[in-house]
Amino acid sequence: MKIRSFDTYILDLPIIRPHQLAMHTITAQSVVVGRVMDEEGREGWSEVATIGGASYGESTPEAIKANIDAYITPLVIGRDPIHFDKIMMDVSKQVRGNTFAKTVVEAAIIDLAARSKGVPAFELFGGQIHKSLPVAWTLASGDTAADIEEARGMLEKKRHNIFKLKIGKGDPFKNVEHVRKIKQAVGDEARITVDINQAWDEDTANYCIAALQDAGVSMVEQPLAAWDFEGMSRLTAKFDVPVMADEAATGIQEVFRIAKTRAGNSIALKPCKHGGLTQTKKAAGIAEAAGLGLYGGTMIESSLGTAICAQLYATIPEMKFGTEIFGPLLFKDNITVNDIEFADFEVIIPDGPGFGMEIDKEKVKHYAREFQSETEM
Ligand code: MUC
Ligand code: MG
Repeated sequence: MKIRSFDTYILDLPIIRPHQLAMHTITAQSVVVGRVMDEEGREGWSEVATIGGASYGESTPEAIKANIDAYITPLVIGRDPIHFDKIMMDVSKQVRGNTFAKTVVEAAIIDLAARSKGVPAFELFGGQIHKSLPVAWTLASGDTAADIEEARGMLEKKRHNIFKLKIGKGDPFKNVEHVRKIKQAVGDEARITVDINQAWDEDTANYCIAALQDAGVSMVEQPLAAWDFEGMSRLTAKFDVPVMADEAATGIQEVFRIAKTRAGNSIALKPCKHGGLTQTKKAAGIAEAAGLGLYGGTMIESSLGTAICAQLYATIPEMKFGTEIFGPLLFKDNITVNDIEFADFEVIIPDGPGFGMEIDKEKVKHYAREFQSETEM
């Protein structure tokens, strides 16, 4: 069984409300979908997302697609999907960086390999430890009263009781006030975390984290620039509230550096940052050995990309901070026939063959930015 083709599509998917982060407000989410096909016509599908073009990182949807098509696809044609780790090792010898692109490719190949064996993908990663995992919701409407109303609705529906607040845009003191009001409104019913997405300098962080800690916030994510490992170490040592590295925790070498220098005492895992699922398991192993708390991160993938994260996170022994793989709930539409299920404040891990999702090809065609009509779907 050999890989015959690999296709990539950029999809622009509508979301239910604007999603405001420090560096960008998302009004539609662009994802990259990969399709691998073997010589017998069997298919594997995958998805990664990024946020706000180039505002989160250099892997824009356009760069992901261009680099896969030009540099990675030729390296995977003719290979046996079950050897996904060896395939990606060989890819990495010739393609530097490009962790998002590598994730699209590896995940599609894993989906195909698992489907060919008739098993869920998590069986290829040691098997399922968690049937479901806690899942946070991000309050990011940009309006305090709307966020409070949204949080109350989520608590009532038993959908989420962990809320991550996206701050870092505008006046830091107003950011703190916004958080304080939301924490007061939800009280002990919910845990509140914040994500600054690199927006503060160290002086601002010192002042604001003290106030956030006081307000009852239970985790502070990436307050400083991704390159500022030393600043993150100082903040981690200074405050009791856990400091999480997200944008700084990329490859396994950076995760090791964070562990060694305590530039954060927890990390957000995301396959697209680490360069794929195999690399994410290694990152989780380094963190586990160093006693760093783990969080199942998202880049706001739709159902397919969320299933990929969910299945992998389900194989990691302890997810101390739970997950934030709420992506499908923010989209207006779905590119899979089946949905990811959420119940009792948790995400249910899909357990069908591959990543457990059945692609809706008509939807892929509908949302694809430019559909290659010569590629039969
Ligand atoms: C990030 O930086 O963590 C995760 C949730 C969300 O709203 O944005 C993302 C990215
Ligand atoms: Mg983050």
